[in-house]
Amino acid sequence: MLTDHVRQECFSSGHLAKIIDNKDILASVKRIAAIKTDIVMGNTNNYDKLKMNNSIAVIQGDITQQKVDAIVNAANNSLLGGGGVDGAIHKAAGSELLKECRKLNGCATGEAKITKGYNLPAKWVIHTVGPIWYGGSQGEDESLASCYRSCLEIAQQQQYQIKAIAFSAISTGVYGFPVERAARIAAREIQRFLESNNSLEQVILVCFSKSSYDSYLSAVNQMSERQLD
Ligand code: AR6
Repeated sequence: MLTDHVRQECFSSGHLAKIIDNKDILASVKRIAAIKTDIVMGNTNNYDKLKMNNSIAVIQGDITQQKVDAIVNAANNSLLGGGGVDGAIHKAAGSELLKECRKLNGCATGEAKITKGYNLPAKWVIHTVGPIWYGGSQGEDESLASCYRSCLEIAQQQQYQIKAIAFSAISTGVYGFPVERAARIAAREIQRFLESNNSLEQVILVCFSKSSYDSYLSAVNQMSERQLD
């Protein structure tokens, strides 16, 4: 508890006045306050409960159930479906999704393409192709970072009206990318985007397993701690 004495010292030290004088610092403080980290346990379908400007949420659940504007699929270069989250998304969206995907001529690793969501609660699916893990010396980190940037770049385009987007844990399943490393890259790229862009209100990282959830949660927590240092 602050005593009057301490309170007075805090506010009359001149330190705060100096900060307020410096508009850059003030702008950064405002920005940090805006990028709140909202951490939610469990499979939430209620995006309204999570709604907070420019925030990152980590949840454990099934991405096909998320009521958001767009979900991100961890696809392969063909964009013609597969196993894992890709298979689950195609199954839930229905065969129209595959029809639209056939017209896209595939997608390069690190890039992204958008389709409609068809029978999914999400209006859009952004398909990205993560890198296969070959040990870390084949540009895997940069490719994965590029996936996040490409998806966010599409999501911010005005024509799609995307305010809430849910990402799957790209490359961390069949493609074998180490989960903690992938989580740090995801958290960093999303944070950088939110720092420079106001178009999205909510970014949700959807993890299927508890261990994946723990890794992404820890990465987001560490990032926000660093941000406040
Ligand atoms: N909701 C959320 N996450 C899920 C779901 C789901 N319904 N199902 C699986 N995951 P993966 P990749 C998690 O293998 O590593 C496909 O065959 C899963 O537990 O789906 O990028 C594509 O066609 C893991 O944490 O994607 C490609 O060929 C994460 O999603 C290849 O797999 C990603 O695992 C892409 O491999």
